[in-house]
Amino acid sequence: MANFFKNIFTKNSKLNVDQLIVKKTIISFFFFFVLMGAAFWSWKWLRHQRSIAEGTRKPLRSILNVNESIFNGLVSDNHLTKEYPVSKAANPARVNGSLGLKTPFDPATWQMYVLRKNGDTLKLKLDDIKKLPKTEVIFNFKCIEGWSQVTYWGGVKFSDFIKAYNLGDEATLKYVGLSTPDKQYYVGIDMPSALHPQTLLCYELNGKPLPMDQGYPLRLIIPIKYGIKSLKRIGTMYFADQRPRDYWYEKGYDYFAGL
Ligand SMILES: Nc1nc2c(c(=O)[nH]1)N[C@H]1C(S)=C(S)[C@@H](COP(=O)(O)O)O[C@H]1N2
Ligand SMILES: [Mo]
Repeated sequence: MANFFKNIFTKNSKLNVDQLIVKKTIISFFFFFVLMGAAFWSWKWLRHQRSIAEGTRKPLRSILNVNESIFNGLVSDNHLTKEYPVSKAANPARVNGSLGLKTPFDPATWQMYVLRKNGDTLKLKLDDIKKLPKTEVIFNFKCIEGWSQVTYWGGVKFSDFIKAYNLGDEATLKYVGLSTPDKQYYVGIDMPSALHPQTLLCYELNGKPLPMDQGYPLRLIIPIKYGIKSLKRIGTMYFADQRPRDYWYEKGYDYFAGL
């Protein structure tokens, strides 16, 4: 027996088919166990990385950061998302996510607080938004959970809103931060994406006022990003050069969530 093994692992020895099969099997198992061991060890190592960076273990966040820099270069903020005819739009549209919508809310007293660079706060009512030119967008809304559907929205282009309320100074900063009135849900959007021509401060769905669970009275619709960024029920808007807090980023997702 010992001789048999010695023989099949001796260089240049002539092997018959059976011996060859045994040899290859032994080699395969050897590598199988070595790689299994390596995978297990890496997993143990990762689990012991106690340091958390923005919602996930540090080594994973470093990988995500590399991915992010690659995709940021690849995915341009200037491309237009494909639009569809109204007949293709889902009605009713699916409701997904209710973070920040569960706190008792009085539509009569709602205002959007816009924090200006100079420290002032603009307080806007829905009519202040509605009197600006209206834009509609019908696009395939995509959620990171894996579903998508064509939906039909109406509102004011974010860029029109910036012009109308003289927020040009604010728009020179790198990010916009939005949060619900109760601050339970919040997102950060890079300025080029916010100013994209299909990004809306949206008050209509399928030609009617937004339903309560879809962000009444005003939400963001940003077709060039995954659904997580389309915050429902805006309470506060602010501008910054540092990344605003972002709910799903803090849970370990990609900050830009671009499409
Ligand atoms: N306030 C708030 N906005 C939110 C969410 C949420 O939980 N709370 N979920 C987001 C996610 S993950 C998606 S996919 C869309 C869903 O929008 P819809 O309910 O109109 O389909 O809203 C986004 N905006
Ligand atoms: Mo989503």
